Amino acid sequence: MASDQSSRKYLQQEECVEYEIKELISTLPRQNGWLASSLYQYQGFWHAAAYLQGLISCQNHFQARDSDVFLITTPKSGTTWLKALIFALMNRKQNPIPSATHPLLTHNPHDLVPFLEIKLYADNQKPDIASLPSPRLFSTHIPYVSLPESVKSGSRCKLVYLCRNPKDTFVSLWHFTNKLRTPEMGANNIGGVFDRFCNGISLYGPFWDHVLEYWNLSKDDPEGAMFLKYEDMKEQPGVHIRRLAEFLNCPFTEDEEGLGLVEEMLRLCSFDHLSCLEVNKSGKLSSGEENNAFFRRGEVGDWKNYLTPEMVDQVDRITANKFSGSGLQLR
Ligand code: PAP
Repeated sequence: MASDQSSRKYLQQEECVEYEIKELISTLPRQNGWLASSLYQYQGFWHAAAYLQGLISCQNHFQARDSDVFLITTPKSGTTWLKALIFALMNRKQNPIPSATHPLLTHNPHDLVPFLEIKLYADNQKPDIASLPSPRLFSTHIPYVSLPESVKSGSRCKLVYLCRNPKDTFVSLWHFTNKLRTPEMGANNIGGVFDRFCNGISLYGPFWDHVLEYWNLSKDDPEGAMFLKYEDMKEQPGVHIRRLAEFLNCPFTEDEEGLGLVEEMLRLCSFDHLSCLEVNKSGKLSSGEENNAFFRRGEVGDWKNYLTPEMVDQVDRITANKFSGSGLQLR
């Protein structure tokens, strides 16, 4: 069951927003959310009220630096994993691996790499992030169209986008939102939320448009945006963490390779390791959510256990149609 604090944030989003946002959302297209709160369509994507407030504050106030790194996903695409990997990678001088005091052993990755619109700009409309040392590492689910201008064109910051196949993403989102619903609300019927997902009505949806925007960006600007796939990372994590290190201008040295650092880092951030840590079994995020909600199975193809052949056919047709001509294929 969701804690008081997290249920307020997840379930009663409208109560958490300022007057101007209430005014704004009263003018936006509205649909029922997967939790109790509604979703509002802003710049073509669906948002919960409190996160939309965070997004707009971020658009108004965030100033990017050339050295900033943004980790971007649509929900349930492997955000927690990528946060752990990039944190471990970028901080390996201050936090050597292996070490009995590594921050990932005692902190959930979400507390080490904060979300812009869900955490920093949701808690405070003008968080003090200018004083953070460079390189700053942030994460977000914000669609490309809605990113702050200074991220899109005013700086040479780096964007790392991780996507996952829509069937596993949907199943993961269905489980996650059910976990946050109260016992009185009960679980969402899978068929009902599946139809909404297919119609683009999910947190930060349409899923396909979110992915495609960043795919196109990575083609147009390969030095500024890197596109990763969850399934590829599961299959060949060593290949992709080395690519990531190159992209972030912190490649592994020969000495590090010789010491087996890549393998150690992958082990530290693996599902099996992180999900068994006490902090992730029984801890909570500073925002109140239970850490174990972010670890379920961590596998590719779990959708086979939940989707009917008709559902599979429907998603595959939408995917083929939406990605047609883009060169993007998801397994
Ligand atoms: P978020 O977008 O809300 O932050 P996110 O981390 O993307 O959530 O989603 C959690 C998914 O990543 C879960 O997938 P599942 O429901 O299919 O199991 C979770 O199990 C998986 N996950 C979490 N940590 C890891 C990891 N270290 N390696 C691989 N998968 C992981």
